[in-house]
Formats: sequence, structure tokens, C-alpha cells
Amino acid sequence: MSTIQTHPVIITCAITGAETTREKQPNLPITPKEQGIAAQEAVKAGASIIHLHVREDDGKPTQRLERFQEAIQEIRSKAPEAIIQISTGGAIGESIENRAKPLTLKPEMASLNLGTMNFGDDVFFNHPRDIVALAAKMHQLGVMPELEIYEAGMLENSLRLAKQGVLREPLHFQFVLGVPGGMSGDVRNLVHLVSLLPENVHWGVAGVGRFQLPLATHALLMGGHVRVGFEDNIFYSKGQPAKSNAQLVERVVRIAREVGRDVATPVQTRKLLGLK
Ligand code: KMH
Ligand code: ZN
Repeated sequence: MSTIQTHPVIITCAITGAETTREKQPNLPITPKEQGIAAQEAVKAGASIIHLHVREDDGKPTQRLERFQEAIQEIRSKAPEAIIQISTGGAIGESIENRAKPLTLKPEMASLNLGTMNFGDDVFFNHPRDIVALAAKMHQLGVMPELEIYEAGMLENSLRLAKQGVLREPLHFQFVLGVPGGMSGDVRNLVHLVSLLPENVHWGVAGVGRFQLPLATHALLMGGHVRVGFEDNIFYSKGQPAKSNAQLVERVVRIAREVGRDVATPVQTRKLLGLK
């Protein structure tokens, strides 16, 4: 583990998200069954982590426990090796109580958002008290947090929380770049964020929209990990919607191989991140 890594790339697929709609992306998986199939295809293509939001049948985002249970069951039956990372971010405006609910299912991983920010036309609230409480609950339940970083202040906030013992090593950062309100996906932002990291941490990048492909490619060259999927980007190329989440994973795998990075299997990902 170092900031310049030679180990295999961990590919996360964020298959659904809370904001993407069927109108914009007709192949968006919404029901647990569809999510099971999407996860299976993504894992077959090379993803080892599935970042999971759930929806009601009408597409409305929810943090309902039963819905997470159903989705997790479907994913486990179709892609048993997948590492499931539930979202504690949920949709904008969701209560912190509901956001914390799926942690009780003790997934291997969960997202942890490190600060409040403008998020498009909305505000994504993450009160310091709630961040600490979510982190404590994750540690108590043995869930590894993935630290979602949308701008440099949030990275510095995580390092402060790590010093205080609120966050424990090994730290795993996801730089989510390109949300209007956070840092854009300009590669200089990624380079800056990586330059602020201490030794012995893991990091990956999730580029939003048109930033997904260039940032994924840069991360591969910089030794980082990569997140793709319909939560962050619905297009394969300009104006051309992707056929599936797996299609986006397949492309990253091809680029990884071209630049000499192996792709981590779920077993290797568990070992790299120290998951039990
Ligand atoms: N839907 C966004 C407001 C996470 O999963 O933790 C927050 C989000 C982050 O998607
Ligand atoms: Zn998410």
C-alpha cells in the first residue's frame, strides 16, 4: 500500500445511484432482480466492488431496509464473489437515520461522505456529528468505510478524523470529481488530491459524466483504483448512452491491460483492502 501503487486495480461499479433516471438511461437497473443481473455482468467484466443504492419499482430512491435486503440477496445469488458496498449517502434530502439503516445488514463496505456541499441545484448535508456517528457505527459493525471526497477540504477533514481515531487505518478514499458544487474532473484536481495523501492509503477516482473516462485512465497510470457505472455517467461516448454498466467496466479493463495494470479479482480486493 502506497500512494503510487503497483498492485492490481480495484474496479468498483456504481450500478444505479440515486439520481440517474430511466428516461436518461433506459438500461438503468432499478429492481433488485435487475440489480442482481447488472452486478453479475459487471463482476464478470472485472468489477469486484458493487456500490449499491436501491430504488422502489417506480424508480424512486429509498433507504428502505427490506429493499436493500432484496437487492443484496439478488446480488449474492448472481455474483456471490462481489463485495457489496452500500450507500449511506442515499438521495439528497434523505434523513440521516434512514441513511444509516442499511448498515445493520453488515455489508462488507459502506460509503461515508466527509462534508456538506452544494450538489447541483441541491445541498448534500453531512453534519460533522453525523459523519462521526456513521463512522462509529461502521467500526462497531465491522463495515469498512469508503471515504467519499468531493473537494480538498473533505480530504483534510478525513485526515483530521483519522488523527482523532474516528477513522481507522487502512483508509480508503474515493475521489468523486465532477459534481457541480465540488471539484471538477480536471486532472490537476486529481493530482493535487493524491499529493495530499499520506503513505499507506488506498485511493480511487469516480469521474462524473464526461470526466469518467479521462479520470479513470489517469488513475490507472497514477496507480489508483477506478469507479465507473451509471450512478456517475450514463454515456459510452459523447451523445451515445452506454448499453450496460458492464460495458463501462469492460472498457476500463481493456485500458488497464494496455497500460500494464492487472485487474483485481474480488479475492485480491479483499486482501488489498484488508477486508475480513
Ligand atoms: N446521491 C448522492 C447525493 C454515496 O453513495 O454515499 C450521494 C451519494 C454518495 O451517492
Ligand atoms: Zn452513491
